[in-house]
Amino acid sequence: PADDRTPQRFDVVVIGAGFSGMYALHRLRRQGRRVVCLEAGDGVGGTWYWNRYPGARVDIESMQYSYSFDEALQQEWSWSEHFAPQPELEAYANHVADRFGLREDIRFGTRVDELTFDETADEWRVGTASGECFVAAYVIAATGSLDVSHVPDWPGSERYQGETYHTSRWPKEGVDFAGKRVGLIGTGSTGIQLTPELAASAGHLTVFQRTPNFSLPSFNRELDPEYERDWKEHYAQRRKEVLATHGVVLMSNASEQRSIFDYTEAEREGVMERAWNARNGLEFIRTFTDTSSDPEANAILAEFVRNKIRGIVHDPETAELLCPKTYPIGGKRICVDSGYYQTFNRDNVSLVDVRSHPIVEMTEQGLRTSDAEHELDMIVFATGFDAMTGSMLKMNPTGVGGVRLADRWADGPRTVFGLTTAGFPNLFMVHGPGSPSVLAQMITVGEWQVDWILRTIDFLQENQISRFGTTTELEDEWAAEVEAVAARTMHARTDSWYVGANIPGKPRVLLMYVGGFQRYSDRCTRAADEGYVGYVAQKRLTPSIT
Ligand code: NA7
Repeated sequence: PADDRTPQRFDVVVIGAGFSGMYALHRLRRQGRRVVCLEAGDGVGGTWYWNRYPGARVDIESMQYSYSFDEALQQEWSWSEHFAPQPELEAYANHVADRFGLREDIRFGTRVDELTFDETADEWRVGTASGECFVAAYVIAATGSLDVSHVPDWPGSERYQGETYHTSRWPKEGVDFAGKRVGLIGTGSTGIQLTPELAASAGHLTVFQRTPNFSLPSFNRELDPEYERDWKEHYAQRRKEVLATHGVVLMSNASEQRSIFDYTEAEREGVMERAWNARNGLEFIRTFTDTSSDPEANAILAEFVRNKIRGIVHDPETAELLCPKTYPIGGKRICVDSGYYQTFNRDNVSLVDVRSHPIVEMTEQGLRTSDAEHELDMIVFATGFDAMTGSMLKMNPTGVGGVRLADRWADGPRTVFGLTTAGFPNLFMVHGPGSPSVLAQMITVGEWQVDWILRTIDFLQENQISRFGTTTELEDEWAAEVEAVAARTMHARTDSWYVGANIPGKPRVLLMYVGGFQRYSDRCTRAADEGYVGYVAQKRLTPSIT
């Protein structure tokens, strides 16, 4: 247990050296706080450190998907492509770590597996898998929304003789698919990005699909220098404007202006065609005011995309299988791709429907579905994550009264703003469940949440509050708000990781706030402006940090 080790003392422990964790570390260092950042991986970048499978790429344009906190940084960094690929995002994270000297305060290869609140001292004991113990008044868990990978628990996995990989734990040295019979399981954003890359060199690629996804062409391209110049010239102003948008992304066209029924059928086709070519999945889904809320409007947009798929994929049976029909478009995050549907026109690619014939076991040679044997030299799992709650629960947090977070969240996570949870004082989450992060541009939301957290810590210090946290009453209020805004959207009605439906046994709860960033940030700011009314705020005689 952590208690047997000599603790290393800090004011703040930041967990995770992804984009939010690095920003938190940077700001805390600037403030002169004693801070350490614990990172499980051997490098910075978080999501962009782990997900190094071929084709991994951000689906928000890179001029926006980047740090805003430092004008010189955003002026000097140059992206090569409109949507940056993983190696460039990782290089950017490394550049930031070097530029701001962050590495000296990051402990790499350090996985937190114990988080215990010490009620006698109002501080956290943070234990690591490597046997270290850290003590701090505050913990900032910047542990990511999609960190704990999910691999289905099929019988026979130990028998399989071939290679296996999960996309989020991809080997640094890369993987050779050349000439091999490769099986890819999963057709979410990850599987859709990886498919064309695998097909290009595999002997044969078999894609095992349970649920088809809506995907749009990314039209990724080299970054236009003129576009870059224009962004850099207006960065300061645009970074402000973006905070007033729903998803913390500035759109290029005038989306969300009118109902789909305001147009004649012919006009509507034209509008959708232009939106399809708008080079942004987020924009496509916001072309009309009502497709996210009115099922009839949604069906028209969905059929447009299905017809696109039918137009691209030559074999009609494969095309039909690739057409999503069981959920509304936008109910899950829309995918963007570089030639996904076209890949199914290749001779060395086949699609297997594991909805009608599920995978039942792994064998020595490959996989068995309920109707066939599939011999494979390699199986790639693009089977997603125990999203939003997995990374927090994996650290085994124990709060006031010895209550375990796993028990408190047994029926679904409870938070206020996705930033704090009752009974776990002085513990702050970035992109926690109940926040809008995964529906928005996460680097900027991460900066914003870290700013809120550090403002709160300043407040606690000024007021000598040693124990600060939320209450179940505030959680109920936030849960009611999360539910109220969700009722108007398609998300709650669609099976996906948004509602925990991808993990067997996980309670079905909408895990994010869909009311938009502006409404979200207004509420968080008001709570701070009003002095955290309703929060637990207890004073001790000696402040715990100086
Ligand atoms: P996702 O979106 O959760 O996709 C996982 C995929 O794996 C999805 O197609 C699943 O099918 C499939 N899956 C999971 N379990 C099984 C089993 N048991 N059998 C067959 N197929 C299975 O994860 P991604 O990594 O693609 O994307 C995550 C996010 O990263 C994405 O939303 C972006 O925000 C970035 P299902 O749909 O559950 O039928």
